[in-house]
Amino acid sequence: MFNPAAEAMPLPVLRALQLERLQATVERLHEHVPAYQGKFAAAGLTPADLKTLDDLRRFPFTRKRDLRDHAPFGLAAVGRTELRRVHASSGTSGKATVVGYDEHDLEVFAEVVARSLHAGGARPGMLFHNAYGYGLFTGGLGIHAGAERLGVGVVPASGGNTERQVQLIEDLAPEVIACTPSYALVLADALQRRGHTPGTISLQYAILGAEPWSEAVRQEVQARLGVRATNIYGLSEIIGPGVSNEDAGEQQGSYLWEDHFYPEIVDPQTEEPLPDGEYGVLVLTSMSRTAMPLLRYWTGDITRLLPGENKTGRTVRRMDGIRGRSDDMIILRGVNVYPTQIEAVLAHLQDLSPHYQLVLSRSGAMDELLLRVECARVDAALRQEVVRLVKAQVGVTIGCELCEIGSLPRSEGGKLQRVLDLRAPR
Ligand code: ADP
Ligand code: K
Repeated sequence: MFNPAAEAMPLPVLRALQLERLQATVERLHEHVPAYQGKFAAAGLTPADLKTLDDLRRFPFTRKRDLRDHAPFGLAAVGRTELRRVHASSGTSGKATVVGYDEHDLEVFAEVVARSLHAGGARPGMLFHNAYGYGLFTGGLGIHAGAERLGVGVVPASGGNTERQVQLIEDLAPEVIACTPSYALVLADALQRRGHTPGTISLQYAILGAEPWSEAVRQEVQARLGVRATNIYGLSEIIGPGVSNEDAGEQQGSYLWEDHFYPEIVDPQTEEPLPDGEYGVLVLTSMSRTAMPLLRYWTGDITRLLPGENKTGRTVRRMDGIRGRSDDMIILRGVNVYPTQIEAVLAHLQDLSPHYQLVLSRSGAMDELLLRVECARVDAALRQEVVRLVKAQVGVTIGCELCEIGSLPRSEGGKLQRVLDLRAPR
């Protein structure tokens, strides 16, 4: 363990610490964030109503739309001069949701990522190839700072340019890699083309996340790269990657750093908390952040908390892999995309009808997204313009097909299924 005192805290001590931190968070929000003050008042609650952990269920959720409505820093509990870093994740309106960190939050971020990477097999002295994208997304810089905290040597490879990644892996011989699971398979292909076998690849551990993946993909990555692969989970609203990570020796669910993030699983319909072991929406409270703590954040991710003993001696609970989402968010090669973001781009272009369809498919290891949109004049320049605008405004490369007016399905009263997911389950 990177931090045994925190990861294996006696349970009564952990629960007491959680209550103390939750109470402090609610106080802080009540005092410094007018939007929360309003939400509490509307629910007839004051911070004094949080007397036990069980009382948390009486408090309101925070949703993506709350962040959007108060963008960029309306939910911040500190002034902007306190901010030390800003990240962004995609939103539903084509505008990113902005999250801010102060010095203390960056400490917490580095700590939980260090714990996560350690659980995933990384140890001081190893070289660590970070192929998450550096920039506004939390993956690159977040993992980078945590890796430095752990004491590994970081190679900030960032995403893309597979040939260069392969060259770096050959030249520097890193023991650990972090990237999305689908990109791990792309790298496996590229390494194989260069004549490598698992035995000639230096990597021993792969820490994979940002998108859902299955046990079958784990087996494939492990066999082809010769690594132990673990699942890292997180989201920028709460902190970024490093909310939870599996243990490389155990590989049975991701340890959720419960001293910083309070997990609940709630029924997506009734919105009531469910017992450990049952599937529902993961709701997280960031209990020890100061710049932008969020109360009961509705992640939209469907999973369960795993009851029962573990093999590592940690006392914090584990969560299962993400089974799906409770909303229409698409995760394309690790990037979150909402259909409405694409819709917003289409609205800027003349000659396009508002009728469109998104088709998700899989070519080799990579997911592809094809936009089919109706159009009065089918021409190549317009098609390229759509692709270029989506790349510029949503951040993903898609395919585009212009179709004749009237050729796509119309709603027959009910909710139109705009996304056609043809990907076989991994
Ligand atoms: P990141 O850049 O780390 O992916 P975002 O905030 O952009 O962070 O995206 C967070 C979302 O990505 C999560 O709510 C979840 O839907 C998805 N996600 C992140 N990690 C995983 C994972 N290990 N398995 C499945 N989905 C994941
Ligand atoms: K993501």
